Amino acid sequence: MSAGPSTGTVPTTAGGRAGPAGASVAGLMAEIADVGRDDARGGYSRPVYSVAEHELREWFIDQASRRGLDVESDRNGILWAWWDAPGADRRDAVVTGSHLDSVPGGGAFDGPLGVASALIAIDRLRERGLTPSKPLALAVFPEEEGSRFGVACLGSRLLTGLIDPDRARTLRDPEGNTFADVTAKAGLDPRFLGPDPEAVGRIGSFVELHVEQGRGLIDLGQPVAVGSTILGHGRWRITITGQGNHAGTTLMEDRRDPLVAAAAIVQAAREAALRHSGARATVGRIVPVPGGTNVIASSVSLWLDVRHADDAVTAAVVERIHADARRAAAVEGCSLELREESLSPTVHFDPALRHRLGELLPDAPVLPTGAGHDAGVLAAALPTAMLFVRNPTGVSHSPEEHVEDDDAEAGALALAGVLEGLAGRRV
Ligand code: HGY
Ligand code: MN
Ligand code: MN
Repeated sequence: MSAGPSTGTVPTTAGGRAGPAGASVAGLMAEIADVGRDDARGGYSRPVYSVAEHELREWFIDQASRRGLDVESDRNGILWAWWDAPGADRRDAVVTGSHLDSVPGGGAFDGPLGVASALIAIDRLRERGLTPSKPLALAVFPEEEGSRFGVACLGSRLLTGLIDPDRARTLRDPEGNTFADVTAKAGLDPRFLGPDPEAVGRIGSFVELHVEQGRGLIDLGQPVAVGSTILGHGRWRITITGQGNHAGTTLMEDRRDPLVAAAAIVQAAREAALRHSGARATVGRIVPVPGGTNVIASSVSLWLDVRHADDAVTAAVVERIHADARRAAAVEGCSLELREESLSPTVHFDPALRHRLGELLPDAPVLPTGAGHDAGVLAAALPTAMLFVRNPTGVSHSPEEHVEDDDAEAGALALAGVLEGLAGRRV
């Protein structure tokens, strides 16, 4: 493992055992199947820099090291595992990878499938006797889900300068821990969080493999698709403040109950989205304070997720919800604040790279996705593309998310074909 530059890159520690022969995506996924299981919610809860996600990071470092890749963690906590090309320095690299963190109670495949498939793709290239003509790298991005600190794709946003490092350092998790403190405990130096043009400059193209979070491939009867677009999406926090009081001694006419306003806002979000074809608005998280059964809440925070292919429609839906929310709060004698937490425009993947993937995978259909990804964030800085692997349930961000073993292998083979096409050279 190379020691990183003095800008806070932390060399990693990992075993150096020989890589297992005959490894498979299913086999790698089985190795981590018990990490971060959430018995209360079902599925997996692997927040960034939690014990579970740290265990997955160590697993990845070990797997990559066993394959002789040069592994380092950069100033933003992104893991890079390099397969260098003989005689070539680290620029114009072909990078693949994904994330290991999850949503609360998430599925097994969202993120880890892309990481496991990248490791197996390296194995398949080696089995074919290939050495890369350009550097190849596997990358693991922290906080893709934004489940702990609220901002989606926080690692790739920091890398590419799409979030102010001071804002990132002060983000807090639900327990009140700052991102600066948590990254420091994870071994990083929070002073160095932020844009890393040198790291971005090393990447020629980035291809992310991901479980499909929908039914497209089921309906098409295909195991793998090439991505075309990522739906624009954003997150807003709405805080409603009323009067905390006793549930028994406060007459109904004397209440200023922020949860009643919140209930109206959830309904308003649904109605605002239904006014625009293809728009999506979700409230998946509501936190009353103090949250007692016999207590009228003093305040409530709820988080709004709004998405549409046209960024202007996303803005119009949010504006409509905000207007309805102000009315609902006023009726209840409450005050209201709306704050944008993150916003990602609709992404159209690089046409030339997407065309190249089409040449390399002629049978693969081309599909859009309604889910955000690090490949979408990186698209602002370099050519990126995605591969999707069939999910027979079509369900994601849920324990029901699934990928059959054969499709997982088909995905890794497709990724290997893409990496070979972009950077492979026979010995
Ligand atoms: O929210 C998303 O679309 C992604 O799963 N982070
Ligand atoms: Mn994901
Ligand atoms: Mn996700």
